[in-house]
Amino acid sequence: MIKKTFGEMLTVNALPYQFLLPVEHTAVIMIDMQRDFILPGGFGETLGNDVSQLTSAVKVAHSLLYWCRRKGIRVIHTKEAHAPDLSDCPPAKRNRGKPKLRIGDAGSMGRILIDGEEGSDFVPELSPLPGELVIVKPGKGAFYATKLDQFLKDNKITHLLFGGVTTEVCVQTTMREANDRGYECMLVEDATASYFPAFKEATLAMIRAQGGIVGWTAPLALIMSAKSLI
Ligand code: C5J
Repeated sequence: MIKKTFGEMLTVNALPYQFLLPVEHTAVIMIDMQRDFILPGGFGETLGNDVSQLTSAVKVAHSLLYWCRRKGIRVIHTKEAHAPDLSDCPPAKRNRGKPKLRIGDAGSMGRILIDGEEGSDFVPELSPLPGELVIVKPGKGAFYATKLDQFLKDNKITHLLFGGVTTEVCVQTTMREANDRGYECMLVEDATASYFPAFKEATLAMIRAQGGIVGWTAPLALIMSAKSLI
């Protein structure tokens, strides 16, 4: 006998139109909420960015994770970090531009963007809880050179919520990778941030243009107040 299980389905008043969120088959992917991007002295600042642009998203991302955990939505964290010997860091990535410090150099929070160093760790407010998956990724996209896709398939995840930094780099890249793999994706607007507010706004517009060519967007308040169909 085939046993059918119907879980809770939420309807979110997202853009460009309503997003149906099957709670049992949804995961939230929190992208790169690391000290190296968010705090002074890390990778983001060495590239010349104003890291204070990212702080408002931390609080909302915390509320998003709290809501997801209470709902039973699986939480996944990613971090952009490299092996200490830099074997997974292409020279093109390390040598690009004229940063004050390059990936692997010693900074005030340890070696820049190296897994296991203080800077590569998550900001304390967004530390993973025991049992939550942490994907360490060498690229901007979380599907590249990781087991993320297999994990999602193994756990019957079809829908993804996204938060994290930075909107137009790792968040957008991962969301596009997910979209190409057939996942239904929604970016939580106020749980993501960019060093360049105009880039964030442009990314939100690109995602939901053309009937949601990459996916949906909605602020956290609309997700938390979503009505249940079942
Ligand atoms: C960047 C990221 N901006 N996590 N990484 O280099 O978006």
